[in-house]
Amino acid sequence: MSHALIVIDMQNDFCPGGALAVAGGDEIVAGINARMAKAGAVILTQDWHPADHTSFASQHADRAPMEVIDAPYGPQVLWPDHCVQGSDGAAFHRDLDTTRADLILRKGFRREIDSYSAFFENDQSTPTGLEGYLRTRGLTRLELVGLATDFCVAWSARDAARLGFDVRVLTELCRGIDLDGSMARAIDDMRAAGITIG
Ligand code: VGL
Ligand code: ZN
Repeated sequence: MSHALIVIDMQNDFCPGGALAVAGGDEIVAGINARMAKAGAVILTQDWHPADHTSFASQHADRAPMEVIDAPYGPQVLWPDHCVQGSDGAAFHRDLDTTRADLILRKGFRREIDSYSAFFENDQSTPTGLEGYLRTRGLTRLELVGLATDFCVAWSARDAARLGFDVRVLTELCRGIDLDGSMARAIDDMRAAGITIG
């Protein structure tokens, strides 16, 4: 059975010039497009927040971007406003080959909870529906690429492994934010979870 390529959050706001730019985020677009040819299914995720999303520092008095707060569902990094529904920042990078996508999965659309993972919101229990989609299509092997390695890619990969999928993260086709050592931690955690790296 062929594998699914899951392309995480290849959106303008995560690329240079965007609101939450990941260094080198745009460098991986061509490689991701090329990788689509090897996959039996291509799935794109799209971070998709209302303008008053709780993950935005702008929604909290006296808080600055990159600070961490205790949300009801656990620690939450406060981000600059990004990927606001319908905005240019939320659009896919213009060179990403979106025509190959079988499914575009939006996440983070509920105001009161963030969703890094493509599988669960940040309470780690509210499903996005992606697990059912993959299982009903018989897709058990997953390749993950995209942005950011240490947040949405890592959270998606760890959830996928926990759900029993066979997961590989192609780090050359990912770029990270690296907040207080989050890159090294994410790679270690993924390896410990049995995820193939590289
Ligand atoms: C992401 C922070 C906030 C990501 C999304 O795609 O990794 N990071 N929203
Ligand atoms: Zn977000």
